[in-house]
Amino acid sequence: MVHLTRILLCLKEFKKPRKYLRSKFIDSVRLHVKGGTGGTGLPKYGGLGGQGGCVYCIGKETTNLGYIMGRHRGKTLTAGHGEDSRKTKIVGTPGDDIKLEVPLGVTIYREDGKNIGSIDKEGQIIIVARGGPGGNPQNNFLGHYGQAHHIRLDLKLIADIGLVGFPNAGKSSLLKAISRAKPKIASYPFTTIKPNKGVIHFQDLRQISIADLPGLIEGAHVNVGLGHSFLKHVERTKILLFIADVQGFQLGPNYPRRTCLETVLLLNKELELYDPLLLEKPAILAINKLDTQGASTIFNDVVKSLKNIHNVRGNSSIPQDIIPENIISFQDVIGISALNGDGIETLKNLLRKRLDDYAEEMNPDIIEASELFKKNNDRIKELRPIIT
Ligand SMILES: Nc1nc2c(ncn2[C@@H]2O[C@H](COP(=O)(O)OP(=O)(O)OP(=O)(O)O)[C@@H](O)[C@H]2O)c(=O)[nH]1
Ligand SMILES: [Mg+2]
Repeated sequence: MVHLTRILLCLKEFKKPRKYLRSKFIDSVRLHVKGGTGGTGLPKYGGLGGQGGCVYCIGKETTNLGYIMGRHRGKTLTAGHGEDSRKTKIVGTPGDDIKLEVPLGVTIYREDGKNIGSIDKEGQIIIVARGGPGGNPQNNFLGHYGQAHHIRLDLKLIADIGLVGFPNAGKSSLLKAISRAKPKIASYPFTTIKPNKGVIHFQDLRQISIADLPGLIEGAHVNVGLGHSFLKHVERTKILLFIADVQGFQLGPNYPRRTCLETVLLLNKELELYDPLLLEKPAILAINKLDTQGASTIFNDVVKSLKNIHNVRGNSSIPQDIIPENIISFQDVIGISALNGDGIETLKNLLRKRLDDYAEEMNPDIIEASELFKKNNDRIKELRPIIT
């Protein structure tokens, strides 16, 4: 009986935290890292101490910062020390390195804010703390301490497409309709509280990743709603996909009702306040819930207004304080219904096309076929044997 009570008490102690606490999305972790100390040399025989081990970060797709935090929080990651030189082993063995697996999209900063580097690819490796040199004639055979400092791992999701929209606009519904992801969907604002990533699969096996973020609302820059904290995750996306509810949005009875066009302008403004460079990314606007009543009339009006968007300045029906300084010109405006699937296939193909255009624009190696032909001809002329 005593044993049973003890076991029950132990179980109570190790009770897992509540689910909503467990599911917290972690996108920043601070760690203490320390390179190994170099081994001492042996001056009498010219013996060299082993070099201290280094701490590295290495990219791994399947890991996450939550796991790293759980394992290493409050501890120092210390690489192995170099072996001292001794009579029977003149050259000491170097200390063991530590390779910390980090998710892709992590940028590593030093305590003073200096950027050490970013990890974007599987297997990419960055040194975060160097081991101390072993004892040798230059340092009077005294091994040195390795580097020791705090580093911050800052995760920014890497996705091809980033979804931005007000709460309830249907971002998660779209993610569900377009990919195999299963995000939580509900009719109340802020259903999504952490970023989700999904993958759009095409028949020819092409894959495009898409990130669903928590909803943004006006005043996010002063930390209203979930604030700007998640916007950093769109920094690394190639294309922004704005989602707007055709019926507009109202956070509550005490807040003003915003029309579809106003929500688009407000999103534009919040992005601008967060980082004006975000507005330089290619952007597509998807107006959602076209299955609802009167939606097509509103949709046509919004498309018309967006064509002459600069007329919004001075338009008395739109509050002037919501108009951003630089208004985004959307590459495409498309009407969809995430609920019944209308326009989803068109959107899918459009995203693919725009991504291809983007890749072409960004890749300096892609040159016109005629130019390549001319270049090769010139080269052949240069190299061919000369008849004398
Ligand atoms: N009628 C209609 N309802 C939709 C459509 N798309 C989404 N909804 C509904 O809109 C509500 C909000 O959808 P979500 O996908 O959770 O919206 P969200 O933008 O992810 O919202 P947050 O996560 O709170 O920012 C849900 O009740 C959906 O069923 C649509 O095309 N038509
Ligand atoms: Mg959502």
